[in-house]
Amino acid sequence: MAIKAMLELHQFRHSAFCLKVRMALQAKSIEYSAIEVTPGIGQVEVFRLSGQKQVPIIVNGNRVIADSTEIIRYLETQKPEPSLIPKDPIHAAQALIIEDWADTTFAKLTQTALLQAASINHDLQKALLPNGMPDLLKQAIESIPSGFINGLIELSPKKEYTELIKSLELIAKLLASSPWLVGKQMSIADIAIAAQLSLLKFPLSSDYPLAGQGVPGINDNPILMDLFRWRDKLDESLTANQNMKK
Ligand SMILES: N[C@@H](CCC(=O)N[C@@H](CS)C(=O)NCC(=O)O)C(=O)O
Repeated sequence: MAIKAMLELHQFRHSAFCLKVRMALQAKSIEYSAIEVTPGIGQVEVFRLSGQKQVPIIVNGNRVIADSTEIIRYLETQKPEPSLIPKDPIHAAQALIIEDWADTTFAKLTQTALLQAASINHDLQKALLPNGMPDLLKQAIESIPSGFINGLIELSPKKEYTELIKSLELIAKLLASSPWLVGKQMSIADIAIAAQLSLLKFPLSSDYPLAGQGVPGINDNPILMDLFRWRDKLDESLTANQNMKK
C-alpha cells in the first residue's frame, strides 16, 4: 500500500463531492486528515497545490489529485481492497455510468433543490456556512433577502422538482431488490448516489445543526423514506468502519 504518513483531504465539509471522497476513504479504511478550505481565499492554496480551484483535492506525499472520480481511481491503485470499481468489466461500466450521472445530472438537481430550500430557510442557510467564517460575515449573509438569492440561482422549481422526484423514484426502484446499485457489493455508484442524496437530507453524522435537516417535501416524503434509510445505513456502516480503525 502506497498511502503516505497521513493523506490530506482538502474539502468544503458540506460538499457532496467531498463527502463522496470521505466515504471512499472510509470504505477503504484509509486514515486521513481533513483540511477545511475557506471558500474564496482558501481556494488560492487549492490552486497553488493542484492547478485548479475546486475541492476535493487529496495530497499524498508529493502527489496531488483533484476531482472526486480521479481521487477514487487513484485510491483504487494505492489500496485496491475493498474494490470500489467492480472487477467485472460490465459491472465496472455500469458503476461508472451511474457515478457519472450522479456527479452531473443528478448533482445539478440536488444542488438546486438545496439552494432553493436554503433560500427560504435562514436556519438552513446559516448551517451551511463554513465553520471558520467570521460572525459578522455570517450575519451579513443571513440578512440577504431570500428573493435576492432566488433570483441569482434562476430556478424553475416545478420542472426541476418533478425531474428530481422522477430520478429519486428510479434510484429507489434499482435498490428495491438489492442493497447495491451494481453487482453484489458496494461500488463507486452507491457512494456517488449516497453522497448526492445527502444534500436532500443531511446524514445524522453531519455536524449540528445540519444533521437530519434537508429539503422539505423530499426529506420527509414517505415514498422516499426507504431510499434515505438506505443512504443512512450506508453512511452508518462507513462511519463504523472508520471508528473501528482508530
Ligand atoms: N467534478 C468535481 C466537482 C467538484 C466541485 O464541484 N466542487 C465544488 C464544491 S461542491 C467547488 O469546489 N466549488 C468551488 C468553485 O467552483 O470555485 C469532482 O467530482 O470533484
